[in-house]
Amino acid sequence: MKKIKKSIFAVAIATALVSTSIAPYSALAVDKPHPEIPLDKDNLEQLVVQSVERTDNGVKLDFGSEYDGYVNLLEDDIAQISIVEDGEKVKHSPGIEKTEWDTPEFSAQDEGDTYQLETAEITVVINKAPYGVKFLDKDGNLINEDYSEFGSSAGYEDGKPYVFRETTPDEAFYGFGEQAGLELNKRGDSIGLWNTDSYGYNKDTKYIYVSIPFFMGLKDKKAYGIFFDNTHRSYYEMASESDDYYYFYADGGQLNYYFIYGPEISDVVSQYTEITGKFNLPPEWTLGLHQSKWEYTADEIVEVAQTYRDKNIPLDVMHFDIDYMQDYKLFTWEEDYKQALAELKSMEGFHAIAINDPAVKKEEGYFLYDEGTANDYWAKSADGTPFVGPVWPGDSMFPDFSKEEVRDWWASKHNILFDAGIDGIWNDMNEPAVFEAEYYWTMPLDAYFGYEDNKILHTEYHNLYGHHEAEATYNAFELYKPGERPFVLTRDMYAGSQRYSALWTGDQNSSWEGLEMTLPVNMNVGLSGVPMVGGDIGGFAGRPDGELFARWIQIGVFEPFARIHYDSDGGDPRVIGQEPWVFGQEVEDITRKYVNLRYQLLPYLYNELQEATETGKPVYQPLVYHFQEDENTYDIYKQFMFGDNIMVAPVLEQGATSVDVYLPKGETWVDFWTGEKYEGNKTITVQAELDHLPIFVKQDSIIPTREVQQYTGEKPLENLVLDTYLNDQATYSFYEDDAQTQSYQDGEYNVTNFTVNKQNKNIVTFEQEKEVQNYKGTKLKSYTLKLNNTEKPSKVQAASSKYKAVSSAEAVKETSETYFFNEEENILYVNIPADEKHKVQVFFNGNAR
Ligand code: MIG
Repeated sequence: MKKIKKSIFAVAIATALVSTSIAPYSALAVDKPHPEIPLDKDNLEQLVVQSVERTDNGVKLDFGSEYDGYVNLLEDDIAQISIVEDGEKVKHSPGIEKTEWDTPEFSAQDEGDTYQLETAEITVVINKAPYGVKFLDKDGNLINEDYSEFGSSAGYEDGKPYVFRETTPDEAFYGFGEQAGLELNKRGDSIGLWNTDSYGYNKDTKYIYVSIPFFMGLKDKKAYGIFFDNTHRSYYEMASESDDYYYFYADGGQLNYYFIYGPEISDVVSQYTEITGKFNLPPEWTLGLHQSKWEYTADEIVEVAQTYRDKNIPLDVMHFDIDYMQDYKLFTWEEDYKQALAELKSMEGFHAIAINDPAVKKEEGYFLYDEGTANDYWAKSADGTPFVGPVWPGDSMFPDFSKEEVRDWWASKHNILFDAGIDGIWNDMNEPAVFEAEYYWTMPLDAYFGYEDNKILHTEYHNLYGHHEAEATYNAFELYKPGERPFVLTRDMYAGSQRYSALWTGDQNSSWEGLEMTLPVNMNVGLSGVPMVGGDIGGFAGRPDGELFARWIQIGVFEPFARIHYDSDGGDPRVIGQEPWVFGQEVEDITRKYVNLRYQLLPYLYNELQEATETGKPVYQPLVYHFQEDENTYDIYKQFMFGDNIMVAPVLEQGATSVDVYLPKGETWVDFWTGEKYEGNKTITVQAELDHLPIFVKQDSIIPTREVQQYTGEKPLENLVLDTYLNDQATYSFYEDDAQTQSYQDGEYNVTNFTVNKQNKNIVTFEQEKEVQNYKGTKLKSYTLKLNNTEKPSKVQAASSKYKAVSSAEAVKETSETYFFNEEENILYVNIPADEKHKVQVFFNGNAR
C-alpha cells in the first residue's frame, strides 16, 4: 500500500531549519530549500498535564515550564486544539475568516486520569499523562484518537509541531486541496504542502501549487475533519508507514488545529468553510466557456473569438496572457493588445480576463518600480535590502502582500486593466515563482516580509503569498467596480483563499494521464472548500490529438471553471493550436455538442454554485460526498457528480469505446441520453464512441435548464425547462437573481420551489411555491415541464383551464398552457405560465374526465 512520492527537493542540501514562531528570527535561518526533514520519532518529548484551568470556552492545560495547551470549543461539533509556548497566544493565520464564536453549551469534568469536555455533539477526552486527546460522538463512539506508541502524540520536535493520530485499515482520507495523483483517497500517501511552480506535473509530483492543510477521515461511515492552521511547509504521512497511525507536522510555526465532526462529509465541509469562509457568487459570464493561449497575437485573440461565433460554439471569455504587457511590465499595455481588447469588447457578448503576475520589473522610471521602491513595498533579502530575482521581465521585485498598505496599493493599480475593458483578473506565478534553480524556483528561505520589528520569514509566508495577492486583487473590484461581483482566478492558494478567488489547476500535461488526473484533483479541491475549480481543457504542456481533446472537452464542460488554455509554441510553426476546430470536423462537432450542453445546464450550475456560497459544498463532487453510506464509492475517482443530480462517467483511456460505470446504491439511475433506467448498486458497461459521454441522472430529480445561447446574457431567461426524471416525487428549489451584481446580498433574489408528484399511475401533478420574490428583474414567463420516460397524456389542466395539445416541442415553448407528447422519445412537454397559481394535473390513459 505504501506509495512513495518523488520530492522535487530530493537533491537539495540538507540543512537544519529554524522556525519563526518557536525560535525568533535569527541569523541561523537557512537560505535554501531543503530535503524533507523527517520528524525524528526518537526525539519526541512527552508532555504531561500538570493542571487544568477552565476557561470560558474550554480549558487551558499547564504542561509545566515550556508549553501551554488549549482546548477550545467553538461549536457543538468543532474543537480547537493547540499547544503553544508558555505565555504565547494562539495565532490565527490569514486563512481564518471567523475568529469570534458563540461558545456552545458544554460540561467539563475532571475524571482524575482524564479531563472531559462534552458538547451536544462531541466529547473531548484529554488524557493527562501522557497528554493526548480523543474525540467521541454523543453516543460515546470513538471518532478519532491520538497515537502514543512513540511516547508522545503531540508537541514539538526540534521546533516542528507534530500530531500523531490512530487509524485503522478501513479509514479513507480526502481533501488536502490540490494534490497530484491518480487517486481520490489519500490513504497510504506522503503529502507535502509548499506552493510550487510545477510545469507539466504528473501523478508522482509531490509539491504543486496549492497548500490547504485540511483533510477528512472517513471511518465506519462517519467523517471528521482536521484543519492544521499552519502556513509553513507541512507534511502528512497518511498511514504511509503503518496501517495503525498517521501523523502530520510542519517545518515551524504553532501546533494549532481544528477538529470538526460530521458525521456527514457535507457537514465537515460546511463547518470547515465556516472557519475559513465561503466562496462568493461569481458573475454568470464566468460560467460560460473561456478560451486562452499563452502567446496569442493580438489579432488571433479577435479572430479566435470571431471563429467561435462563426462556428456557433458558445463562448463568453477570452484571456489575455502575459503577451499584452510591454516587456512583461505589470499594469502596462502593448498598444496592439489594447486595441484587440477594445475590438473584442465591441463585439457582441465577450468578456475579457487579463493575467497579472507579482514580479515587478526592476527598472528605474517604470512607475510601479519607482512607487514600490519609494514606499518600501518589496519583500526583503536576509540582509534587509529588497530581494531581486529573475522572472519574465528580468530582474524583478516582489510586492510584500503581507502588508495591508501594499495590498491597497496593488488594488489601486487595477484601473489600468479595468479601464481598458478587462472584466476579470488571473493571478499567475504567485508561489512566488522565481527563475532561480538554486532556490528551487522561489525566493531564498531567509527572505522576509513584514516590518522590521515584525518580520515574517519566507518559510512562514510562502504558502500565503498567493492568498494575499488574491485578496488584494479581489479588493480592486470593490474599489473600481463597486456593486459588481469580482472574478479572480489564481494558481496558488492557502486555506480560505476561496473567499477571494477561483482556482485553476496549473500547467497540466496534455496527456491521457493529465486528463485522468483532472478528476481526483478537482474533487479534492472541492472537498477543501474551493467550489470554483477547473483545469486547462486539453492540457497546458504539449498538445492533445483530436481524440484526447474530444474526451477532455466532454468533462471540461462540467468543470465549474471551464477554460481551454494552452502553452506557447516556443516559436515552432509546426505546432498546432488547441481551438475546438483545429482537430477536424468531428471534434468540432463534439465540442459544440458538449459546450451547448453546458450552456443548457447553466441554470443548474448557477444554482449549485449558489448553494456552495452558503454551505461550501463542492459542485464537482466525488461519489463518496453523496453516497457516504455506500462503501463502494470510497475510492472511485473516474466518475463524478456534477451537483446533486447528475453523474458523469467519462472515457479516460485512449482508444476506448466503452466504460464501466458504477451506479451507487440506493438510487435508480436514468441514462441521460436514452432514458433507460438502472437500479443502483451495480457496475454496468456503457458503449461510448468518441462523441458519447455517459451521463446518468438520479431518478426523482429535476434539472433546471434553458435554451442554448452563444454567450450568457444573449437571451433573457424567459422559459425555464424543468427536465424531470420522475418515479414518485421530484422537487427543486430554484434560485434566481440578476447574475452580475451584489444586490443578491441585500436580498434581491427569488426562490421558487417546484414539486412534481406522481399521485397514482394516472395522474402527475406540478406545483410551485414562490418562497422568496425579491428580484424584480426576472424575465421568466413560463416553465416547460419536460417529463421524461412517460406516456401519452389524455389531458392536461390547471383548475378549470384545459391546456391545449400542440404538435411540437417548439410550439409548446411559444404558447402558454399547451403541451406536446413526443412519441418516439416518450417525453411530454408542458408549458406552464410562470404565474400559474393552480396545481397542474396531467392525466394519463383515458382517465380524462
Ligand atoms: O512560466 O503566462 O500556469 O497558464 O500561460 C509560465 C504564461 C507562466 C504559467 C501559467 C500558464 C501561463 C504561463 N505562465
